[in-house]
Amino acid sequence: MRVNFQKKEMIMKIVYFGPSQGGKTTNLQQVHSHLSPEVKGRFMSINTQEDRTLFFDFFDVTTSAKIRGGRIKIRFELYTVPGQVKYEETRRLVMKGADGVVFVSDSQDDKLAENIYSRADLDEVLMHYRQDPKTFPTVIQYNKQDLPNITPLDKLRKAINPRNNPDFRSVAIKGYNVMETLNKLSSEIIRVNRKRFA
Ligand SMILES: Nc1nc2c(ncn2[C@@H]2O[C@H](COP(=O)(O)OP(=O)(O)O)[C@@H](O)[C@H]2O)c(=O)[nH]1
Ligand SMILES: [Mg+2]
Repeated sequence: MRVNFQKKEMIMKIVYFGPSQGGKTTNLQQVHSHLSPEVKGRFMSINTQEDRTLFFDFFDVTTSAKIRGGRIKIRFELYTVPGQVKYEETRRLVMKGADGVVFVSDSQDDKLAENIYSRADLDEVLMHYRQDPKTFPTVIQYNKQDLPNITPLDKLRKAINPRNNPDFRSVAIKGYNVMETLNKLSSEIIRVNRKRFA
């Protein structure tokens, strides 16, 4: 979290991470459409023609909050990483300076291995930036819960949430648990950074 006390501004960078086609972009689009025009910036996407995220999606949200009796501006920066294995470089770049991660998994049973791979990749990227994966603010989403062929929840949990991070079952295309996930992550980020405002 970047804090500028002169400008009374706090910037939180949030990254949606997870396997390709799991629903990261959909999450971001849902959040964007949920917010009122005066707080949100333009939704930006750089996609390939085959409709997969090549680089990243991004938009920002500006709000304000009362802290220590004064009003402070809070800017959220929301990003997605490209999920495909080969875009490791881009994933690292997007993750630079991240304050928290939403890990969007794909609950379909044939996607279990991809989820596990991506979850391990997340730990690697965090360690690359000298962040401790054990304490780094992370919220897990088990997305596509509307589909018939999904892995049972306990099995998914065991596979990709070994540290008991806060987690949600979601249906990103319907917006189900999308804002709840983001709100939970913001409070995790504030909790972890609380000592900076004491
Ligand atoms: N059935 C279903 N489809 C979803 C859900 N979330 C996303 N999708 C679809 O899955 C595909 C990939 O989603 P996208 O957000 O582009 O995934 P990304 O690669 O992680 O950014 C798109 O066709 C979405 O419409 C969901 O909860 N349920
Ligand atoms: Mg995408």
